[in-house]
Amino acid sequence: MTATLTETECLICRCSNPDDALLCATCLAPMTLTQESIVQGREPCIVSVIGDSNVGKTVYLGYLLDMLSRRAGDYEAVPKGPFSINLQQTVMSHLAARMFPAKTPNEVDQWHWAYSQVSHQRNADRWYDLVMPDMAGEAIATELDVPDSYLVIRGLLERSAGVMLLIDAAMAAMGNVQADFFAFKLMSYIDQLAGLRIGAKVATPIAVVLCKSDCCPQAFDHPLTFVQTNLNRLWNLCESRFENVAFFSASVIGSIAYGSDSDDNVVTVPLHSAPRGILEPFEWLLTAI
Ligand SMILES: Nc1nc2c(ncn2[C@@H]2O[C@H](COP(=O)(O)OP(=O)(O)O)[C@@H](O)[C@H]2O)c(=O)[nH]1
Ligand SMILES: [Mg+2]
Ligand SMILES: [Zn+2]
Repeated sequence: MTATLTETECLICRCSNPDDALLCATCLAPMTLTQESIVQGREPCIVSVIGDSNVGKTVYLGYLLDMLSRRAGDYEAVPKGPFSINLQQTVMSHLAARMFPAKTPNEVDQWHWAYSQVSHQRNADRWYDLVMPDMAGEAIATELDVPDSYLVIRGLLERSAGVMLLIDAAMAAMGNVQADFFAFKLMSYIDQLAGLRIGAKVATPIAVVLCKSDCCPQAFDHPLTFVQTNLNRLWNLCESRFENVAFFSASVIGSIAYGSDSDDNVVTVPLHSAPRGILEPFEWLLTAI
């Protein structure tokens, strides 16, 4: 428990706020984080989900939260506040209607902060406090290019006990270098935040999740080989600067069709959901933290 944290101090950026504030005035993180931390008497165990725009963060996160709240893998999840349920509800109701949810807005105050306390049957007394803001990829990209444009991202990564880095495997498999460069930049940002001397490696566990792996079976078969081949810059940085990185493949969708909307734009239609590899990165992070 952080000795100095008071009820009006934001857990993410440590700025002071009025007594009745719901969101931090500086970084817009929910003040429930602070209140819960004080009530539970311990530092929350923050897991953040980051990745470029359109890699599948919202869909993955919504599905993971839903699985946890249905006690998949013998986990128990207690959502903190209705906002934590909104994200999972949006994703599940869209997929049931064969649609993908709309894009996450760039404005920080419109992000869904999912906050659940999770424990496992094996050790029912140990609770993990999982804080997962569903960030817009553009905001992360802006912060990487111009540090401190989004204070909340820096604060969050500094306080994260574990990080899930989501990558669009379908894009990487097609030889698009954007996927590799974004992940490369992000890992280098995390490395810089850690501020370690050369030779020391970053200890924070990082689960690299290859999303949309339904589009490229080779990612499912050998995630590590896939990363070494298609995301080579990322792989080299992980090897030289990070102590604790693991690679996973995930997919939410069984099969996809293409249709058009009323304006004749092509839209992807998720025909049915067939989750694969959703829980595994999360389970690994909890054991690695
Ligand atoms: N094939 C496939 N496409 C997906 C999957 N998850 C998401 N997508 C596609 O990726 C798009 C962006 O997903 P979203 O979760 O909104 O990405 P975000 O911007 O990172 O939050 C969706 O509109 C889908 O077209 C998946 O598991 N498989
Ligand atoms: Mg999103
Ligand atoms: Zn704040």
